[in-house]
Amino acid sequence: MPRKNLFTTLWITILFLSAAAALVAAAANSTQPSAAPAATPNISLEQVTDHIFVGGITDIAVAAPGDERLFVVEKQGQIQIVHPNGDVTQFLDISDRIVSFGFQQGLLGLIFHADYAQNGYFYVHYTQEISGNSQISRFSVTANPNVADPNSELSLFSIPQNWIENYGGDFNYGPDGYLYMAVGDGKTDSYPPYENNNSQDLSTLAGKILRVDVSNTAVPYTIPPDNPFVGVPGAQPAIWSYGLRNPWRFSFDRLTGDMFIADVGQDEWEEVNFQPAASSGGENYGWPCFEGEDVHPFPPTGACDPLPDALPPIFQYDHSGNCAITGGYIYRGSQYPVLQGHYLYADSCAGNIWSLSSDGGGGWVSTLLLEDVSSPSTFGEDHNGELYLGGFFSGILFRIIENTPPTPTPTASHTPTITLTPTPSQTPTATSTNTPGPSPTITNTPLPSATPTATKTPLPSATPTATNPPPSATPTTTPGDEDVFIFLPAVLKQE
Ligand SMILES: [Ca+2]
Ligand SMILES: [Ca+2]
Repeated sequence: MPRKNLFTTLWITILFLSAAAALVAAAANSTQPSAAPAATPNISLEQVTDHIFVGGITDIAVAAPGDERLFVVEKQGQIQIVHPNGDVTQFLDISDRIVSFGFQQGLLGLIFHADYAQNGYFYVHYTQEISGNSQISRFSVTANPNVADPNSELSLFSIPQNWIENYGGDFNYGPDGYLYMAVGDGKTDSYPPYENNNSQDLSTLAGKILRVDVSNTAVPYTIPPDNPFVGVPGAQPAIWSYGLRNPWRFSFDRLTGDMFIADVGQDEWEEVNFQPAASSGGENYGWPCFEGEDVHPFPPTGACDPLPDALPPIFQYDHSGNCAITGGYIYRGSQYPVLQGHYLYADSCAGNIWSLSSDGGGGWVSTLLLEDVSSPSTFGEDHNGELYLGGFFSGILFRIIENTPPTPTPTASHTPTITLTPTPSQTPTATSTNTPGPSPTITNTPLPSATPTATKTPLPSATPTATNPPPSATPTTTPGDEDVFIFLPAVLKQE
């Protein structure tokens, strides 16, 4: 991969700085680090095909289980198939009914019906020409499994929007078998005249997560009887949760059923919202009364007085170098054990990819995994849980690789790597293995240029990531801090 050496160097530097920061933090207070930290993933990107998706990649999907084809959505209205042999052929072109002039307009999302192998149905979300509506439709494949029928369109929803931004566009099946879809607020503008309040308005589907039943394919959809606003006067029964601005990407943890909604912010904060699997819906995520955890300074007139009960995000990052979150997935594949349980996300402007992982105590830790990625616009997940990444301006489809070599069942005593000499009064921590010393200094501080594990190499590999970096009691990298950014106009830019 290009820049691999740079990544390696950066990685070593980051690993070193992370280790040092965590140890200093541990020395500075007696807070116990969270238990059982996992190794920090060491990811890289591998190009899946030489083909460049010139329209810009907006979604990546797979069809039925066992089908090795990848379906890549291009913003201007095409879906391409990447075949297992690397060939790329066109599956569908519906650019004739799509407006893709604005950065955020176009063909934005794709999901195949759960029974695609039997019925050949799939769903797309696009920005409708003329009306500018968020259009959600079903299409069918033809007798040729590599060609869909552009004349097979059946509309589920055509949702009026106010402006040329904030459409959402993602789909996912929930663990309950229902189809969930994200719809942006059409720019609930917090600039004068402060009128648009779609996200808090239950009479519109804009600014919401929707939940429908598509098991009866004789009709476009039905409403699950336990949707939270069924029977509520004036409310749209398809709404599952609300108070979202531009939920461009969301996903379910395929192990736990928890839902992660990455909501693109406007002025200050990019956020990750969380819904536990046991939820019965109806969550309000706050926009436009709140942006991130903050009360919005200029909410639409009357809409946020009094302020609603709203759920803050589980994680937010600011706009220093960043502009638009691209939510991803909690990794549950089998190929890369070190990635297990990490939620990968990116910023489409900064070009960084981070992991969000549980700190074991109810909090979340964000760790920078990769930087200098051109316009990461969407993640994809195949049936095995392996992850992909699409570039908007690059038009490149990547496979996400994790490079930590398998651990050859080390003996239990061979775990420590970097040694902290705690103050005598300190409660010994799991990382304190050596003689107590007078001062909490970090010993064995390899220079970034030196072999990173020069002092102790318990594992056979000299690869730096095998050294079990210490638990990140604090985020090792705050998004926006110290990163080298490449500024690009954002596919999902906030305004
Ligand atoms: Ca998707
Ligand atoms: Ca929010």
